Order: sequence, then C-alpha cells, then structure tokens
Amino acid sequence: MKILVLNGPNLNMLGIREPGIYGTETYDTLIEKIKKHAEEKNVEVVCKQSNHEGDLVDWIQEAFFDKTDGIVINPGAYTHTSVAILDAVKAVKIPTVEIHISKVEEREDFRQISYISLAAAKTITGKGTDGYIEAMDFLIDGQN
Ligand code: CA2
Repeated sequence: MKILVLNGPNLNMLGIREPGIYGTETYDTLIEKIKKHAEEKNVEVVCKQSNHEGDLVDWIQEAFFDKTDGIVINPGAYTHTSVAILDAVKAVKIPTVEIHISKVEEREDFRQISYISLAAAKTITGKGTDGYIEAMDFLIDGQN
C-alpha cells in the first residue's frame, strides 16, 4: 500500500512559531513519526510540503499516475480557499483524509469553511500531530 502525505503552506514552520496553537513538534519530527509508523504498518509513505497551491494540485494528480492508494492532506490555509485542491482530489478519486492539527471548528469564522471536506472520506481536527497517524490508520485499516 502506498500513502501520500501532503502538507500545505507554513506547516514547515511547525514547532518554530505559535506553539500554543500548533504544538512544539517540528515538521522534521512529524515526518520522522509518520515514516516510523509507515514502517511499523509495512506501508510505503511519501511526504511532501509546499507553500504553493499548484504544487499540491500537481502532487495530487501525480498520485493518480503513481497508483497511490490513499492521501493524507493538511492543506493549511488553502483548506479555506482552494477549489483547485478540492477539484484535484475529486478528479483522482483516491481516498483522502483531511487533517488539521488545531481544532479549526473552535477558531475564527473564516476557518469554518473547508472546501476539501466535500471530497474527504474523513476529517480529523484538534488531535495535534497524532491526527496524521489516525489518518494513516483510517486508510490502512480500510476506512472504518
Ligand atoms: O490546524 C491546522 O492544521 C491548520 O490546517 C493549519 C493552518 C491553518 O491555516 C488552518 O486554518 C488550520 C496553518 C498552518 C500554519 O502552521 C504554522 C505552524 C507553526 C507556526 C506558524 C504557522
């Protein structure tokens, strides 16, 4: 099984700023944790981060041609604005889990809209970086 983990804008800043909202774990530590979990579960994982919307769209499209089985995505602020990312996820028809480190539903009004939710098989919020592991398990365990 092959899983693609995508992180959007500013998530490379994890652990560097705003620890009160996003915790103290760095992006590199998050990726190590994801890779360790993938090894334990015997799945292939590819992790990518970009501050650019088009990169995320390109990688979602490539996942289709690479025969990726599942996508875990934290689109960052593009969650609340990007029809392009929504359309890409809809187009590839790969089971996709949306994850947010913070509890977005308890934050500002502008964070209450998620375009990608319309195509996501599951949305996980407010569980910190453990949410990425839960998202992987959801894809691995057959989307219960
Ligand atoms: O809670 C999440 O995971 C978010 O997707 C994070 C996005 C935010 O725009 C969404 O509304 C919710 C922002 C990511 C920014 O990450 C930072 C991490 C550390 C320091 C500064 C920004």
